[in-house]
Amino acid sequence: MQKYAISISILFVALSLQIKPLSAQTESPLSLDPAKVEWFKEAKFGMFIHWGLYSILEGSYNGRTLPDTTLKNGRSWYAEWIHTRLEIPVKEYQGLAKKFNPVHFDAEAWIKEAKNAGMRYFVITSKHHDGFALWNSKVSDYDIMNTPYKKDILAQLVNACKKHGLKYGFYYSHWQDWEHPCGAWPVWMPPVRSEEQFERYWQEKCLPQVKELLVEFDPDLLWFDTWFEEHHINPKRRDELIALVRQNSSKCLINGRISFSDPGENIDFLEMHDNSYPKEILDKPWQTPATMTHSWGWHAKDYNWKSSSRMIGYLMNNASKGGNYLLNIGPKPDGTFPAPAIQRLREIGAWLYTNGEALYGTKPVKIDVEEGVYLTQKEEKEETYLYITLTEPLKELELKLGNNTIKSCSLLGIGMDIPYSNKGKSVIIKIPERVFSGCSIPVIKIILSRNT
Ligand code: JFZ
Repeated sequence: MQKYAISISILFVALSLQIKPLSAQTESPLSLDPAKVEWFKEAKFGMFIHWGLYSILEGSYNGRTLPDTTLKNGRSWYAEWIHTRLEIPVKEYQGLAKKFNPVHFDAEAWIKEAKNAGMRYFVITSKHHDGFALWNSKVSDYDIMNTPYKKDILAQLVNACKKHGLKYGFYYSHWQDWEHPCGAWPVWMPPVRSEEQFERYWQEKCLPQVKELLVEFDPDLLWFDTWFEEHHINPKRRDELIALVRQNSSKCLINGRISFSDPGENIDFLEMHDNSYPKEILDKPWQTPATMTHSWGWHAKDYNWKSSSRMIGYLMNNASKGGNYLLNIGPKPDGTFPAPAIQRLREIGAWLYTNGEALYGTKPVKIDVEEGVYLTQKEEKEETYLYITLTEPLKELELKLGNNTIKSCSLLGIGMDIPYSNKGKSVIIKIPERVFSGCSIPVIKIILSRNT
């Protein structure tokens, strides 16, 4: 009997030893259960918003327009940087709060526009580098309550997201803050803060505001922002911020830009550089933050609008590499989206109306193809659906499908059969010219029977 008990306890110890590494992974106070990032991986497409006091200036100030190369630091299109780039005196810039009155802002109209475009999540600048808070912040008076508008922007958007079933999150500039007397400025723009000074900002504004966002709005993600000069955001502060998020939320995802040079092991997804699109499949969840023009914030003279076809190409490139596309809008100071932005959102939404099957619920495919061809797939019972998004006109496409047999090959939505022939372990797809005259980005759907 005793022997039996001993062997049971040995078995128990062995089992607990075996289990330990797994449970240790989820029990770390800094890490989130990996299952909680599933919605993000499935979402594929999100809306980013850059909106704040800078939107009032529309990229120009005092006769100058960004980029202005006659000024030392004026070489940038980013309208949300206008305070620093066009050297606007602090008092004058902060005085813009008295002019912020977006009388046409309609949270539901924005969220409906996002939803119709096929977007599944929504991220807005709760506080950008200028330090201005778009919500009713008890931590700082530099917020929406001190404008003529006086209504909490985030609260309205969160309600609209809940109503229409979108996940939501906030961009929060935790490092740069040009309003707090101890917040960071870019290294090329003194004052440089001492460690003690920055710590004061950190304790007085950053941590309490992030906590406020978590407690008030229960976000699905937080989008932090640094770049390579992030000298105040050391691993200690990074982990302190992560711990704050974990303590106050069991679901909130954290992006890799919380620390550009050293995000550590406890972030939930990677953030690519602005407008950068990987060519390889990445295993960790990730996204590209992207603009429709050069600027993030509204810039009336930034005429560099990308076409919707180009943006659909980025969306499908990312899906084919396992990542998301977070597409930015810079709303106008009156609270409306610029017309060219709405046009593009609707064009992308229209494309997804027919071709969304090639995006949602899909995974990347490990088959090499030429540039401009994007493969995604999903498994259905005994079949695999393979989707081929073609962003460039092509006469012929060779795919190494191995031993799988093709049951059908047709044009998604339209249903027209597409001819193909077998060549060893490859299949050659012959694409009729009219496929491209009818649609600038056609998708071919192949149904394969899985040979087990
Ligand atoms: C940052 C912000 O400065 C910008 O205003 C915008 O909010 C964007 C989404 O994020 O811009 C960056 C951040 C990092 C790099 C470049 C621009 N980087 O690492 O090269």
